[in-house]
Amino acid sequence: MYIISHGNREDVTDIVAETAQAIKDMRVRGAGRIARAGASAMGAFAEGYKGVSIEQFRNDAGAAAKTILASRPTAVSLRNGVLYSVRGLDGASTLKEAVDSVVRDSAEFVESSSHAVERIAEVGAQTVRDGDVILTHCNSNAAVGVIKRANAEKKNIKVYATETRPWRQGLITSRELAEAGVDVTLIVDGAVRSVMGKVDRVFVGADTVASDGSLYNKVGTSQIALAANELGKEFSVCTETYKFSPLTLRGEPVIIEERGREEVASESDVPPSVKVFNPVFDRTPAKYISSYITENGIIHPGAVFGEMLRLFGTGRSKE
Ligand code: RUB
Repeated sequence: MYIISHGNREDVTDIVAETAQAIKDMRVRGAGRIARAGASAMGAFAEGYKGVSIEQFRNDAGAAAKTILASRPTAVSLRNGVLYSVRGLDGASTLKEAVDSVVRDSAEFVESSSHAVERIAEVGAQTVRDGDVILTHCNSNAAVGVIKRANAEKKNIKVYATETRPWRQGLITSRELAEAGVDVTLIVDGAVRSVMGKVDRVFVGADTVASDGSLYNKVGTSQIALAANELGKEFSVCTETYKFSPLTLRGEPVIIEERGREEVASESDVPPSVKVFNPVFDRTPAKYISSYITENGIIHPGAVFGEMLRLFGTGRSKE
């Protein structure tokens, strides 16, 4: 479930705080899902709003958006989903208009985002050849969608799913694929290069795509891209275009989240003198990426910049 159930909550700030906490704790995870959860929390916030002035609503909605955006820093989808939800605030002239715009735009984002994932499955599955052996990393709704669709189209595929330490999202992926009847083999992350010779192509998801065509995704993705590149295997990224970052058009860096040491090793595993570095995502340069599979079609990494200009303008204007 990516939408937190808000029930009949009276206090709209609790809805926002609960969603932010669920994203932080990774009870809701994956770039698309957290974007939909963030947008949906903004909609619920507006729907339950009890204030009486538009100015106050603008301030409170801004604070709510900030709380949600502070939950996880890397996936620009969260920012794009939340900003899409509040995009009508400036143009509204009454409180009702402002509230209605947030309710409408958050629902629109959730719907179009889910639709994009379905479209990516269709587009991506068309590129899969009969008998392909596919490797995937972590748990990407978009990448899993492509694989499931190709399997449903009787492409006779086999899949290697990486375990993905430390959260082991690969267990979710292998369960989801097995339930869909896909022939799936779970491997530890260190086995990627050992199996790459048998793999035809790699499908991964995206947290953020930068204007230089590089990819930010689950840590380990860049090593997989290197191993694929070494053997000339196709490396494709399944991504909705709301994971394209307008911030990178104006040169802002993508922040790579670092999480706590306890996710990697407990106190009984190692003494406190052992330092632990736990980056959650990494950057794969454009030169290792064969294609971006999006809801708008297949884009070469070199064409990402142009596509971003088309979607966002120069990125300098007020969003
Ligand atoms: C998840 C991850 C996924 C992308 C894309 O990381 O890196 O590959 O978010 O997923 P985490 P999707 O588990 O830390 O959130 O295609 O579902 O948006």
